[in-house]
Amino acid sequence: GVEASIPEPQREAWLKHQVSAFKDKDGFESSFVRHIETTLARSMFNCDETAAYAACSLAFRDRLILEWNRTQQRQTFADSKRVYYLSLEFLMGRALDNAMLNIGQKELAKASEAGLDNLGFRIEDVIQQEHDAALGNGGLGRLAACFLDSLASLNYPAWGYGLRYRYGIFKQEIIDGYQVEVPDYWLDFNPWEFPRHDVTVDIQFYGYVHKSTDENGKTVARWEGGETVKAVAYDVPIPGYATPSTNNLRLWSSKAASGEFDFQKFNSGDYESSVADQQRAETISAVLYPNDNLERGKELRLKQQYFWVAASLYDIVRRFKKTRRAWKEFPDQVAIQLNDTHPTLAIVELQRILVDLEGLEWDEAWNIVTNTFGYTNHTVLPEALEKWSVPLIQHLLPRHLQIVYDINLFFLQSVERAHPGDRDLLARVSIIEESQPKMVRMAYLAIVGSHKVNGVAELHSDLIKTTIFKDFVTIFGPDKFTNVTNGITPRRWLHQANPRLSDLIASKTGTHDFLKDLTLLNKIELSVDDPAFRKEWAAIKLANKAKLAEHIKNTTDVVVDPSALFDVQVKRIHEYKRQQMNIFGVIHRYLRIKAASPEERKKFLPRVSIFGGKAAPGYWMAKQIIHLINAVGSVVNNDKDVGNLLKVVFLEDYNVSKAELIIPASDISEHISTAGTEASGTSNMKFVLNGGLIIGTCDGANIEITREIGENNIFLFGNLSEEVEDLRHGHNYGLHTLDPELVQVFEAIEKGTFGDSKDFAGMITAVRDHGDYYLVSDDFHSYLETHDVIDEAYRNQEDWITKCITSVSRMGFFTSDRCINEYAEGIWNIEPLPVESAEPEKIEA
Ligand code: T68
Repeated sequence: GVEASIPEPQREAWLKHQVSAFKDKDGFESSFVRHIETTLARSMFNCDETAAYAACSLAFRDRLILEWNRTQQRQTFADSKRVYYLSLEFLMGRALDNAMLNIGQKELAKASEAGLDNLGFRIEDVIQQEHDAALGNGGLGRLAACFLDSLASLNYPAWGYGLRYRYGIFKQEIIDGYQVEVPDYWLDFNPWEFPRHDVTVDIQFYGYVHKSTDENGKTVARWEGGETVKAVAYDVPIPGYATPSTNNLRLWSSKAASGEFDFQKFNSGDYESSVADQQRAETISAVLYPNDNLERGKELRLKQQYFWVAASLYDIVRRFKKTRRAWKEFPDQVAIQLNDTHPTLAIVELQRILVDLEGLEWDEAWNIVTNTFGYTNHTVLPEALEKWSVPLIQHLLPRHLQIVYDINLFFLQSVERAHPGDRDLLARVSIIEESQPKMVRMAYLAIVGSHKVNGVAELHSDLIKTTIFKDFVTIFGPDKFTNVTNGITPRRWLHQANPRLSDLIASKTGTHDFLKDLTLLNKIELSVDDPAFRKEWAAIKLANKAKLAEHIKNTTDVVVDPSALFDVQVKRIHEYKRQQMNIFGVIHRYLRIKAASPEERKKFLPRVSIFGGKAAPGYWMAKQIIHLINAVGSVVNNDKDVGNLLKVVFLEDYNVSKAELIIPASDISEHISTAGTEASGTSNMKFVLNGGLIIGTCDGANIEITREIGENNIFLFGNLSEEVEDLRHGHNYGLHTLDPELVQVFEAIEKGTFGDSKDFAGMITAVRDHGDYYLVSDDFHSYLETHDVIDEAYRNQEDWITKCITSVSRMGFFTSDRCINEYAEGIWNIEPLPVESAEPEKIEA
């Protein structure tokens, strides 16, 4: 082993100076001051909150790094199978609070008269200084972050691989009711990443394929020429909860390959163009594409994908080769999970490495490849399924295109053998779409190159088997397709976001063990009638709402009453998620209030409608929806007839840290996608776990949430996914009569009630004239009725609280720990690495 090779005297010197982490409040203070004075070169006289955040992070980081190093050593020594999670997005949010809680040492920093308090800072304010790491769009990226938390917490030997974007998802500002995008430069000061300038990979693009014959008469292909870009590793420690295990997230950053300058150009006086070359290289990892559930086929995006996949595979293969095992053992040592089709080129790249560089036979290599990969699908929306044009791949990755064609040839030959003469089937399942230009269907490539394909909720996994991937079920059999219902980490989404609720639950269950085994939540159902418990429960919700009300006041100037019903829809803005239906419903409520007499108005239940979410910058309709919400807000919030009965707010720049504020403050949240369109949804789980109820369609994970918590505890409405196709068909044949209540809403908009109606014409024509693809009109009546049911339910606060407590107690299933265990057992075939069994000290020599 590594340690055995170090001579005894040196080993002694190292061991004598073994670094240890702070152990008590005094130790924390001392570490904090040392970082202020040395690392940051400041003093008590110029230590502001930003510096306090930096020093506090560095103190905790020291602790984290020690465990991180030990975990990596332990995994190297154990040499067991690892899982690699390839995701173009990791939506991590803030790290400091999470690190303090997972390490279990937040108490040391926050005790009164000690820690930060003693040094003159409030821990809440210090935590707020941190900039979110927002390297993702929405659910897919946040899922990856929850998975990393669970993998570390459950002691799985696991790595995440992603891109180190210089700019994450844009910052959203709302100016005059419109979304404006501002770049998110987040790397100014980031203590949570470690540049590994010694871990680099050269990545090739363009060029040509040279074929030759070797001494045995075998044809060998070599990819030559083109240009090279350097990938530099940046490592981020991922602490597990209540375990020393600290895993690694490796993010790649692009740099020009030939050092600082292209010296040839430099010497020949072409300084400008050598700088331009450098900038071109750095462009690859410069920016996260801000589209969710939409593919746009941009060359730079394909370059990002290959750059990241090639660097990651090189790293994984390099680690495997160090063990000197035979290639056929690769799938026993390595599992690679593809988070959507974005990393599908990894399949082609591994086949290229094995065949072109390592000289394996095609079939042997392909067997290794397919046993290594698993593919997770996150959508059935046709506009979101990735396709890359053949000419583009030919240009950028000429050898990969040949390999894709060979994969397709051998696949289609096997289909032809099993289903002779079925030409239509061959055309339907071909990885190459015979369009103009030809396109590579990445999902098909991912299916053919993986041993398991999973959806992310039961309905979604059924839908992919019966619709978009139907033919592949016929070809590969049903066992290749499976379901792993999504989950969320209760550490961030309960303990960190809602510490008072977490502590109240612990007071009833005896410990915080439910954070490790979420099914233990069921113990609180025994306390559902305990008056003191119920009272504290309600007080916590009210305090969370007051905190959000304060934020609303500070950011929008709108004053809301914390005792009103808070109705929340926060998620990416998308027609299929139907924020437009929500705002139409709000308008309908406004019209009802306006039409009521002063006496009748007293019967309305005060409500606050809260929206948040980003629109993709080029998604015109989504931007129009944001504008209408803001326009309705400015009318409704200033209408004396309405007063506190209705307030409408749009919270700008929804992100992970805002979610931690908003979710615990919700009474009812909206998960109202057209049935069959939302693969799972994960915020639905977060809201219920925080004692909020939900209104939702029979879609995604809403269905399983209903099964777990009981249908009395959820407000379901609307058409079912089986009905969607027929309804759409009907619309196209002119059988579309608009819901009369929706007609009233459209009339109000068109009268100019919310400003120039032309600004909102697109939203109206989509429903009225263009087939109402998302069935807003079909579901509108049932949506309004259900909101009336919600008003009545909320009036009965005792029953409402019973519903909330009961729901929380039954949410155990939706932890990402359960989810990760299902992947580990059903797809990756890996086991946790026991923490005690292999302490590095005991492994010596
Ligand atoms: C989401 N997908 C699903 N995609 O919409 C959601 N897409 O139902 C599900 O709960 C979640 O994944 C986790 O499984 C996304 O968030 C994207 O963000 C995305 C990004 C780039 C390209 C395509």
